[in-house]
Amino acid sequence: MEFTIPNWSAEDEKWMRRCLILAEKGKYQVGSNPMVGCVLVEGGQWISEGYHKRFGEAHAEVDAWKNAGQPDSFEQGTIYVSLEPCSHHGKTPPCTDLLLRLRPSRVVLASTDPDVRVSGNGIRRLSEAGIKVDVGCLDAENRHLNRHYFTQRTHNRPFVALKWAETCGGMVGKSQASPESRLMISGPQALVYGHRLRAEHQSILVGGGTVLADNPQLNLRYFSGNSPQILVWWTRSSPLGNYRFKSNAHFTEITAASLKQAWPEITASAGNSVLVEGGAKTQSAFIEMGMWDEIHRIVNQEPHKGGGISAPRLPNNAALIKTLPIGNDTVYIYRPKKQIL
Ligand code: AOF
Ligand code: ZN
Repeated sequence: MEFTIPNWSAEDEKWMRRCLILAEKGKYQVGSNPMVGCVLVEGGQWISEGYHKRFGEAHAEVDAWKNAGQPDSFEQGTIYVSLEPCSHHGKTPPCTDLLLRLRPSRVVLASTDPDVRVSGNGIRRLSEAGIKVDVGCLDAENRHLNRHYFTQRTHNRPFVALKWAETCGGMVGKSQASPESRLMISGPQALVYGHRLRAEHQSILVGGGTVLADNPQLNLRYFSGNSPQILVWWTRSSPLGNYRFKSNAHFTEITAASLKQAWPEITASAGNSVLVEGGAKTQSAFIEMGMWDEIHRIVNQEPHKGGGISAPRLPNNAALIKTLPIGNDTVYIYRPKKQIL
């Protein structure tokens, strides 16, 4: 594969940053696809821009081309795209074909596409046609933005995020919880944060005990977007029968004595990402298996809210990345010290 990794100019980074800002506008809508942005530049001047808006709809390159008035060629121009152009016929024709027709003098990419149908083919076809392709501008930022997509396509497993709320005394709930006496630890603003997390992930996983104890709705109420699919993991056979979530949401049950045994089914059903919402035992199983990519730990400052169950123990390799004050709560975000991506 022929491509160069130059020292990026401020100009390149500026346009690629614009691509990433555009890409992020597709968040909550692109489903299992990546968020991708594209900017057309000629003689240092912005010509047009576009992004992948929704699953099944036009890719970023096509959107930018349409917004430029669908020119037949772009020979003096540079095309910035945050992901390698696709080279396969999916729901839309290959973007590489469009770029080959436009014949820009240069294509600048943030990252190669790990999708097996693309993975280097787009770059190879462009460079074989004599188009200069530079790869890797703001690559780390793009991989971070699309960490769910990259994890799934690279490792063939969902990105795993754990989320729990605990008191400053390290407790998560009552041992004898019932739907009526359900303990709310975090405040209303943190609830919105939690629902935003739901919108960002393709699936939610809870242990069967949480369903029995809390009768949770597991849908989106305080944030708009697509409700994630629900996975319920039982270590013994499910007693649910014709159970319905209050929200009537469809759910998939997985019965397996250990997480290791449940994992292939989780991988097959979770899409690009799974948010593990509880309970503490289920989350601890993910931590013990070393199968987590992000932890959102919401801590409430009021000790009297304490319940009878200890919060999961943070893994030894958890590095604190961000602290966010939200209402009376604080959200601590952790990632593994040795990042996979
Ligand atoms: C691009 N630009 O904006 C996006 C790309 O089913 P389709 O046709 O939507 O194809 C989805 C795949 O296309 C996805 O897995 C990824 O490989 C690529 N996404 N490629 O050139 C874009 N969204
Ligand atoms: Zn495409």
